[in-house]
Amino acid sequence: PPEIAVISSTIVTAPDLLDRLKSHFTVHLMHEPGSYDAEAAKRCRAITTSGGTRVDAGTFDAFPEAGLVASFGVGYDSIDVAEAKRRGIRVTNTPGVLTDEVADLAIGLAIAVCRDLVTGDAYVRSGAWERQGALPLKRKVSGMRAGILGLGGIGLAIARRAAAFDMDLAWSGPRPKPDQPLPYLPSAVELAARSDLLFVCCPGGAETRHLVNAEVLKALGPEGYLINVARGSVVDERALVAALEAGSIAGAGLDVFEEEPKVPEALKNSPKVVLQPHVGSATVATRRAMGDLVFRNLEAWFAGRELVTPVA
Ligand code: 8YV
Repeated sequence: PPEIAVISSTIVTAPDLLDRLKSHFTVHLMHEPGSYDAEAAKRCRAITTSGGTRVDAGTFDAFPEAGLVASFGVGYDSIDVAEAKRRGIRVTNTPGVLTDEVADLAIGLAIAVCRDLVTGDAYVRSGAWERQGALPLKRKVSGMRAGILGLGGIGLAIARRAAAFDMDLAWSGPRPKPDQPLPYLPSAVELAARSDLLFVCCPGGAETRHLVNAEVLKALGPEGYLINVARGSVVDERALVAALEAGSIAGAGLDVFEEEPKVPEALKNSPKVVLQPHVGSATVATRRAMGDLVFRNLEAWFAGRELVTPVA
């Protein structure tokens, strides 16, 4: 069987994927630190990876026979797609199948942070409720003004959910979409200025790096909440910490961070944030569907068929 490599640990979270891969390929597991095998790498004809694992010229040099990079995830900002293209290496991702899941988490984070669910849970568990009575009042979510930064599949799914909460919606992105009826604002600052909730759901990478900066956070304002389910790189984390500490925004719900799995102590210690360990797609059903797409792309590529979900 053809030899392939697994170079990212998230892949092994996909139910059944590894077994399926092993029944069709000779699989080299190189996702653990120190497990890279230079000799085996030279024979691998495909690489499976996922967000957060850098795949660039160095990787392609180390895997000279690899003609396909099958990524487990929709975001491919960690892959140098231009370099892959230059070398004739194909890249696939897993769009669509995780859209609802990530949008659900975005809404969940919005409710969790505005209603302070994490504090409430600890309050009941610790017995504080019995001793101290009611908690301070929280912020109403339904009817909020919501800004969607990045109106791709996930942004649209968040918008649909937000509409069911009677939210007043607008969006921003690099260019308006003629057939999109939602109000468009040309900049993140303008979007933040008219939002109580700013949902970050655009792609990561150089073009969106620190798109949410100190100025955007200032525009979001002391009553505004930031929700990030995209990439940590989109938000200037230092500026976010400063804004939270100064009270220039009200709070944040974060699934992604600049240097995962490292999270600044200031965020860990802040009562104004709800934090998740990058779990937007992390359910059994969705990880299974993502794994299935990875498998189908590999299968198609080795059979010389059209790729199912090519990136480039
Ligand atoms: C994955 C993601 O968990 O799809 C994406 O872009 O960020 C997640 O679904 C990630 O690729 C795994 O590290």
